[in-house]
Amino acid sequence: FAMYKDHPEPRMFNTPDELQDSYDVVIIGGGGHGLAAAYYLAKDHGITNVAVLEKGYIGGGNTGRNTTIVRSNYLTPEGVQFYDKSVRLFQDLSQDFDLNIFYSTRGHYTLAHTEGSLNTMRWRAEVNKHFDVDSEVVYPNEIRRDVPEMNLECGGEMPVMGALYHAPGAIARHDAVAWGYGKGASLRGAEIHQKTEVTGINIESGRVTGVETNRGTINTKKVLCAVAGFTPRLTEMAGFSTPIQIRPLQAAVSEPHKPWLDTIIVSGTLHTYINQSSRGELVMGSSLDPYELHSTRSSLDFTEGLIDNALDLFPFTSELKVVRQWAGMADITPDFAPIMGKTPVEGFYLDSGWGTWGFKATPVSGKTMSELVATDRVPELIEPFRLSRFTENRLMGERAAASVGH
Ligand code: FAD
Ligand code: PYC
Repeated sequence: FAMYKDHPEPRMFNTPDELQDSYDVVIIGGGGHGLAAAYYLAKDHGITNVAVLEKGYIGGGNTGRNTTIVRSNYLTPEGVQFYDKSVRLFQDLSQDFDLNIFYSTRGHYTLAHTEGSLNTMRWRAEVNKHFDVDSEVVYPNEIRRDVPEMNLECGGEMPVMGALYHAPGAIARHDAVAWGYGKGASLRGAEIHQKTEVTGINIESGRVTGVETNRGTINTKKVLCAVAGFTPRLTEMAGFSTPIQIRPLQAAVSEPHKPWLDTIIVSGTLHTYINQSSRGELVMGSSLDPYELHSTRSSLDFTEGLIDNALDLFPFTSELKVVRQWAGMADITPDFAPIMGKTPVEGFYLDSGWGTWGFKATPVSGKTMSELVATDRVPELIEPFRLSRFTENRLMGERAAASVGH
């Protein structure tokens, strides 16, 4: 890091006061994905004349609002291979960043309460094993042994019949992931500009030439758009559309409790999932709100429904208080898989469609999108996630592995 030779290393990252007139690459969105792309552009491809433009503060979007579950127990071969690569990258991140992201491998249970969902778990287990991903179907005796605190009768109405157990399932500190990528990108020369909103995309003869911001015009031939719940606004500025719908996804945490829940528990049927953070809070979520809404408001209705179902699984937590709840704007695709790659505008690359599942993809998205931006060639791993799949009738069909109910 020669540029810092004569300066003390910044605690996290430096931001120059002024924007330059032009950059080799402009990244819109300072969430995990945008920052990871900036990091790997510098680290893997030596491209450092890069500006990350973030309208709020880094990690303040869905990256800082998610429930931090990392796993690769997907349903499609393309999904399994893609997320498996991300899990492997996650495992080395603390060392890469020299910053503890509190990556904690916990084991992940997706509960089945019906014969139908048990069949889907069997299917997922077989696809996973084919790609050397550690997943297996387990039955109530094994679950009881591993998670004795859980009431498998679930209040009597929907008893647990089995589960997909995925040993590598993990959690991590989401803000540390954003800050680690930001710090690493900045140390290598990328600029991170917060409170800098992109308000227009400049295009000439079908090619991107720059962006308009609340701080003036920036010229560039390459733009990476990584704005999750704001994708429709940006694609409208660029003059094309995607089938993405924005739906709120809410979550909540309890007051801290002594450590008792080692594993991650997900029940699509009960619209509930729970893990215990390194701080002892129960981190809990539910299914998507059932309507399109571009807002991060959270509702009492959500907390009531969530806690009602969570208590079916863990009745002894009834005295625990919920201390915070919030929502993120999830960018949902029709097939519950991301949209990554080139767009109808030359030089304008899209990283989106991360819905309720994109935190775990942060490292692999950064790796592959930075390769695309640097070389203009689509890496094989993300080719199936191209935008044009929706007009080619090549949908991915990842809904059954999307974890939360939809
Ligand atoms: P974001 O973090 O949203 O970053 C996009 C950024 O773009 C924002 O900071 C925004 O301010 C900025 N921006 C927008 N418009 C502009 C503009 N015009 N100019 C400049 N900047 C702009 N995924 C999992 O894998 N596991 C989970 O357990 C999980 N749980 C979730 C729970 C909840 C409640 C939610 C809401 C999501 C969850 N997700 C989960 C999904 C995951 O959070 C997201 O898919 C992921 O964080 C997306 O990251 P990102 O960097 O693409 O987007
Ligand atoms: O993708 O594993 C996931 C997840 C869990 C809760 C929200 N998303």
